[in-house]
Amino acid sequence: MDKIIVTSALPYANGPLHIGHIAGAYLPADIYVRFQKLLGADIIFVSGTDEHGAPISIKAESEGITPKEIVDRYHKNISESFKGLEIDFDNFSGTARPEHHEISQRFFLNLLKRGFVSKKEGKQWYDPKHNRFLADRYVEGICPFCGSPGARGDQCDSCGKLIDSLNLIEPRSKISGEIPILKETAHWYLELPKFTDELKNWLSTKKNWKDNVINFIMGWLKDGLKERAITRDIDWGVPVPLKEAEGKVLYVWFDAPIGYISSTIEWAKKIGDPERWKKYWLDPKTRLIHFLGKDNIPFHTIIWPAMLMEQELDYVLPDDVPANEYLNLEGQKMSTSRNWTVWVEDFLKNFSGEYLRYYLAANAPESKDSDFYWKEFQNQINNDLANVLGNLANRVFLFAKKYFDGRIDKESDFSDQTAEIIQRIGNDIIPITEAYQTYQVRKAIGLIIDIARFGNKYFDETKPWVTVKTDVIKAKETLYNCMNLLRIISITLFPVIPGSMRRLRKMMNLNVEFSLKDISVTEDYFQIGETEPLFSKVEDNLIENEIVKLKSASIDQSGLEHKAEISYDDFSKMEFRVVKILKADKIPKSGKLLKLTVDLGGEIRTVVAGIAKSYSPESMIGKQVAMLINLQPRNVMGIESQAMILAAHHGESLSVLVPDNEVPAGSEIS
Ligand code: B3M
Ligand code: ZN
Repeated sequence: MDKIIVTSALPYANGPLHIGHIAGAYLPADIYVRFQKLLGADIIFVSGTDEHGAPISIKAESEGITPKEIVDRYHKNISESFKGLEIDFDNFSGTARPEHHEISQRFFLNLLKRGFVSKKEGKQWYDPKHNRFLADRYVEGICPFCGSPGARGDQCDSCGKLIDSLNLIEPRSKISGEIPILKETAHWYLELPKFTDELKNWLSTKKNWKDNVINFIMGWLKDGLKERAITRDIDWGVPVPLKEAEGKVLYVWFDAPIGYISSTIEWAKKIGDPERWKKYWLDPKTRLIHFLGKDNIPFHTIIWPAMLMEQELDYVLPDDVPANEYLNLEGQKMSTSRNWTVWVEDFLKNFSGEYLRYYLAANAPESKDSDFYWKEFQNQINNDLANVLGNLANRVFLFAKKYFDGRIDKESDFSDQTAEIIQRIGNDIIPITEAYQTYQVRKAIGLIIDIARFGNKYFDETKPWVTVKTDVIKAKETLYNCMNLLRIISITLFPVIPGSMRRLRKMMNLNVEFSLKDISVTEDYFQIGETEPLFSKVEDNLIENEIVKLKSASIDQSGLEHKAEISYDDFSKMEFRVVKILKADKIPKSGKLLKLTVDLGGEIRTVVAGIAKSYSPESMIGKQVAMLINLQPRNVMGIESQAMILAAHHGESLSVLVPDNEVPAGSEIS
């Protein structure tokens, strides 16, 4: 039997998961794997956290902790969200682990040895204030392709294009906000143009790939492949294994996909068969399938296959890259910086993970962007799951228990209708199976829920509540057929909502280990055990709360951006006081800053304030202003700033906050 490796894009360990991640890379993969396992495939499902790269070191710097602490925190957090959603990897690793570093370095050296990586001197953005190079997301500016502001040094979020940071318009350092300068540095480049023919040949065999993926790649190839720097001047990452490259690390996108291999190696060790990973990765017949969101397409279809092509081992190349489009939220693009999203951990506090699985799968952005609407989520769960499928199970089970002690035998004198129903459902199985095989889960779900709908209709039309008094066999026939439909649904819908389908099978005393072949089994009888409602409805108030929460956490009517809510405790930790300014001086070489000497009522402090564009030093002397007093002192241009001035910002100008009446210096503000 052919082997399959399924991967999901490695989530960056710099924040929790939101529903967009789940819809794009994780749920479709988990459903596919569960379906293949039902078919009896020899399949492994691997992923792990992406623990390198600028997003993680930026986050660590902003919190004043180490990247490792960030990575550990989010590896745990992300793993818990996956658990709550039953995303069930065979192994979920992390790229900061030593084994991963080692194999990534080997990948680099192999490419270097074979002449596909070469060293070049070139210019890079450099923050002169902080004395460091600005790799990737450390520099932001205007996108050279679409003109959107806020494009990052590696990619533009608005148009999705990969950017060479040197082409950014009006670049700014993310650390200081200053205009960076260009400085010479050496880097190692992956010579993509050398792979052009090999890549084209390989891609020409990929006839069944999704259109969105093919279009993306064709665009890239048409523009011509360009060499890409695969090293960076930062100190968090896989060290470049060369003496002359001290202080440099591999680019995160170089080492990240290797994480699929290192995760499989880790899995093999865990199951006590350390060589087993090779049976998958080095067998040319293995189907390697990468699930991801569309922004990750070029890395997986061009750069990663190129990396795999020139190694000392014959790695299998991607067989398919079923990339998904984006999930929007309430008609708007999702945005974590605006908090316009639904975090998985928050969702799981109020709702079953199975509900999210169901709704996201039924509305998956398979071939075009789709939307998450809270109201639609409620309607779809309440209709499909509670009113249709749950209702069918409920009414059939209650009826069977009331009149037949829960046991329904298949009688020899059932009518032709039974054979017809079995035939009809049999005809549905092929398109359902095909839909799962071709990543069309929406379609599969539609067909399965139609079976439940049909069951309800059949129950209504055959009226067992009447026949039970006039023709018991007829009543039993209705129940037997409905139970058989439920049994088939418990198998076919299992990949989407495994927990609920396992519960359904338990209630029906069906074994919890089963395969797709079991669909065609004919049960001699059904014996219903203890039952409970299969699904509870999603209540209005929960949905209304979510909508309010979403809107207030992001942008309100006036278009203001809000920060996350804080507790009163958080607020009470801050010490605000009125201070009197005794002295104000310009700071040489800085157009924005004034050095203030302030009186807190006897205590004197020095404060550096960025107000020089709006206030002259003279105009500040003698003024009373509001300040945050207990902020950690910061060194600004060699001066220790011991408090922070409060000011209103409007465009470029500032207005400092002053008390309405003269008050004693040091008066507390609350
Ligand atoms: N961490 C990017 C992302 O999360 C990246 C994926 C790596 S897959 C090898 O979108
Ligand atoms: Zn753009």
